[in-house]
Amino acid sequence: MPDCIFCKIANKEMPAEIIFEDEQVLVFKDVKPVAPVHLLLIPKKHYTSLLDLGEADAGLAGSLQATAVRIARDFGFAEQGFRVVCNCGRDGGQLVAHVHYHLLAGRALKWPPG
Ligand code: DGP
Repeated sequence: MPDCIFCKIANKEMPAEIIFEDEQVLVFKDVKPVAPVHLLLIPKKHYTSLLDLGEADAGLAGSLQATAVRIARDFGFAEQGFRVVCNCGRDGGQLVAHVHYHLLAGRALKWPPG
């Protein structure tokens, strides 16, 4: 999508601190971190929100989740715990219209969210 900032990051047209990438998935640091570790996991292909990830995309959704777990292990915070969040739509607090998972760690996270 031409005006999508996460597509631009995925296409390397905009800078980001990239942590990991494979054919389908890109992981980079959130520009406004709310925890000591705050990463964003995105599919390189544009999907506006979680509503657009259907049955046919189950493999991609699984890859995103498996990538979060792999990074938690590789970065050494798997045992202390972490949170994976996908904000969807207005009430979900989604600001960027390219589906993304927040991976948060490094402090005790509160529940419920605000
Ligand atoms: P959400 O509210 O779930 O749509 O979160 C969007 C997140 O994206 C927010 O935590 C800030 C982050 N973000 C927005 N623009 C950029 C950017 O240009 N670069 C990076 N690295 N992160 C961004």
